This record gives sequence, structure tokens and C-alpha cells, in this order.
Amino acid sequence: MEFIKVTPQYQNHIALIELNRPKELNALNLQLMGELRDALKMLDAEDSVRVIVLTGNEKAFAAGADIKQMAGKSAIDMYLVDQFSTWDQIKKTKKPLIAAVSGFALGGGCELAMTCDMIIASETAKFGQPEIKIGVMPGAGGTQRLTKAIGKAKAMEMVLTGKFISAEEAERYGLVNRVVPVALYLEETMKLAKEIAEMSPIATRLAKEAVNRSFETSLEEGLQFERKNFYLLFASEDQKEGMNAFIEKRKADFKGR
Ligand code: CO8
Repeated sequence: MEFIKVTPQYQNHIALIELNRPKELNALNLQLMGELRDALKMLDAEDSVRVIVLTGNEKAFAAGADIKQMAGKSAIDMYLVDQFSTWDQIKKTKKPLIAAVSGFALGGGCELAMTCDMIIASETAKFGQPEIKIGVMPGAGGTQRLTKAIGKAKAMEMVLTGKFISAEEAERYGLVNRVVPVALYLEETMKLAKEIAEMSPIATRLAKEAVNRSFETSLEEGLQFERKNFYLLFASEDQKEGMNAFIEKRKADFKGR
């Protein structure tokens, strides 16, 4: 892996992926995205990993798709490269995926953070969809996910003006879970990851699936989907362990079965 760094056991049951093109502010070229897709697929299949954290560095989570790589491309080039199939694969990650964002999260970088399940932001984080300033528009989910996260008025303004929002605004609008001091953003993300890693991995997976389903379906269909996953969990050993541990007043030891 040239442009990402993967630590499968960064902490107990928690894997860390660091975007690693610092000179280019982690601009998302095709190779980086391919590496990210492969790493997520590998970690998703690894039993010892329960939660995945994705981060950049203090200055940039990612400053967007690689403009230099795209600049000379035709519509047909873009169509044939089909980079969005990589994004579609990333979206299919089953384990909880948390973005730890500091500095720039712009264009594809903002879209990548929003593809994650939760975002912890450092106080220096800046979110934006500045594609309009270079004559295009968001292409990896920005118009949809941003609008769902913060509502039409704010999303429309960001997409049509390209202006950035601060971490504090992002928290106020509901885009990020919380804002923490820059020195602590990875540590705070790890705390959240640890909390989730202590839950039943099969329950977190089915619960994530059900929450995400709410974006795709009517309330009635979403409720049916939730019910199916709820019933399914009664086939797991973790359900027996979790409920018995409660009754026996001890900490549950979940195995993911
Ligand atoms: N692509 C390629 N190179 C970049 C990018 C980028 N998105 N962002 C920064 N860089 C490079 C710069 O060219 C520079 O390289 P060099 O030193 O060789 O000149 C280096 O990173 C450092 O950048 P700056 O000198 O510009 O640093 P500043 O601190 O002055 O400015 C900014 C930081 C404000 C982040 C500025 O770099 C900037 O505006 N970057 C572009 C932001 C942008 O427009 N992003 C959207 C890109 S389009 C997009 O994301 C479409 C997504 C949809 C498809 C997704 C498919 C992957």
C-alpha cells in the first residue's frame, strides 16, 4: 500500500486506516481509492476487527479527488474508469466505520467522511464541497448525503458557493458527532470505537444495516427490515450472553456468533 497505512490491530478489535499522501493533502487519486477499497474489504473479513477508524493527518483528512489526475479527462474517460464502483464497494463495509477528521475534508474528502457511519472532528476541521469553484459539482454522494445530514438550505448554499464550514458549524448542523481539541481527535475517536467494539459485533453490524436502511426506504419498509434484524439476533449466542450477563449482573463477553 503506497498511499494508505493500515494497522489491523491498532487497539484491541480496532483497525486504523490512515490516508497517507500528505504532500498533496491526501488528494484521493485512483490508486489511493483502490487501496482503501481493498483494505476495507480485508478488514471487514477479519474476525478480530470489530470497528474501523479512518483518518488523515492533522492538516488534512482529504482535500478532495485528485484534480491533477482528472483535469484532462473526457466524459468517456471518466465513464470508462468507473471510479464510483470503488466508492460503491466502500459503502458496502459492514463493520462500523468512524472518520476521525482534522483539517480539510473537501469535495471527495467530505464525501468520504460522510460515507463513514460517524465523524469525530478536531476543532480545526473544515468541511466543504468546493467542486463548483472548479466548474463541476459533487459526484461521490455530496449532493445527497450532505442534504440528508444538514438539510436543504445549508447543503444548497455549500454546494452552490463552495464555501467551507467550520467544525463548530458542522456539529451544530448535525454533520459530525462532536468536536474535540486537535491534540485529542484520534484519541477521542478511539474511545468511541472502543465503546462500540465492546458490544456484540453481530448486533452492531445488523443495527448499522438497519439505521442505513432508513435512508433508502419508507418508514413501513424500514420498520419491517428492523424487525427482521431484531429477530435474527435471537439466533446469536451473543444475545443469550448479553441478556444472561445482565441478569447475572456481570459484564457480557461477546464473541460475534
Ligand atoms: N487534487 C490535487 N492536488 C491537490 C488537491 C486536490 N484536490 N488539493 C491540494 N492539492 C495539492 C496542491 O496542488 C499542492 O501541491 P503542489 O505543492 O504540488 O502545488 C499541495 O496539495 C498543497 O496544497 P496548497 O498549496 O493548495 O495548500 P493550501 O494550504 O494553500 O490550500 C486547500 C489548501 C484550500 C485545500 C487547497 O489546496 C485547495 O483548494 N484544494 C482543492 C480543494 C478542492 O477543490 N477539492 C475538490 C476536488 S474535486 C472533487 O473532490 C470531486 C469529487 C467527486 C468525485 C470523487 C472521485 C474520487
